[in-house]
Amino acid sequence: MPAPRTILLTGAAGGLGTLMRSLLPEYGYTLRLFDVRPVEGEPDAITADLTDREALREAVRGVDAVLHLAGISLEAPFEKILKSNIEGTYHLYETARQEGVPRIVFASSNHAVGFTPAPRAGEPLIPVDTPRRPDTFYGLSKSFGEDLAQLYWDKHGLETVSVRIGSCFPEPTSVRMLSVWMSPADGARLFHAALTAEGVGHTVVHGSSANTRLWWDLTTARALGYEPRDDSEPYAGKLIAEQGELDPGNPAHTHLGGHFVNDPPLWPY
Ligand code: NAI
Ligand code: 15L
Repeated sequence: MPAPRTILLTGAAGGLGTLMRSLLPEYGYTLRLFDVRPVEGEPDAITADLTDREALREAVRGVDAVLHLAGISLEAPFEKILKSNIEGTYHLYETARQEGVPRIVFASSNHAVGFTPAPRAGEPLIPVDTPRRPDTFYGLSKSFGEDLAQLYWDKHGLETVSVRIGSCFPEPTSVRMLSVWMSPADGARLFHAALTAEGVGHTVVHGSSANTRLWWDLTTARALGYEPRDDSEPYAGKLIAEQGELDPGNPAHTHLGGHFVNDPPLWPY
């Protein structure tokens, strides 16, 4: 696939979208922005919902690839997850297929596998083919997105890299995050690799920096050409002093998904 130049960035107004708006142009991309909320300082951004198919068609027309970050990013009542993350992602894939977009990079999440026990000392890192174990309706929607990506590859030849992002924020803010953190700069490196690697079909990768306390395996990410440069370890002393070591008796400390495994579902009724 020729190197993509024009990228549709969905979720451009969000936290990760804002970070990527500042970092990805350095890799030579021109970004077309899409979000249901206005994107501050970006009058040309498309303000529309993912379920607005006509707006999506305009948005995807002519782009070389999509970086799909839009969606509800935490647990929410099922109806809301259904509309934004499940129906919305379906509309994006179907519109991209119709418009001939060759590749999508999908923001999946550790919460698709959140009930996976974290490896204890000496145990192997969690492989990318670990069974899906969503910890929330939110995680379930990311699991759906990965399956949708597989379907659109197998049936239509639309390529996807599903990036199971750990925690991508400027700094880790919990002891758990020391194991799953992805620095914004490494996030941009990984998205760039996912946008440009040859012949990805549908590839699932874990999205983290090269953390000393890493819980999951980065082999498939590295195979795309991703070379993480950051490590959460410099934050460890302060976070452990403030919060204590992880408690082996607390499921939120011993599973990949952290507190999401303990949080009750949010029912709409
Ligand atoms: P965020 O909540 O800050 O941003 C999400 C953006 O999507 C918001 O600007 C929101 O307006 C937009 N959006 C939501 N529903 C929409 C819809 N129906 N139509 C159009 N736009 C819609 O989330 P953040 O942190 O920026 O995450 C971006 C993506 O990465 C999300 O899909 C999230 O699930 C995923 N992710 C993020 C992680 C992180 O550490 N930041 C970790 C794992 C996954
Ligand atoms: C996610 O999937 C969320 O979108 C993000 O806000 C964080 O909660 C992150 O996972 C995490 O697990 O730290």
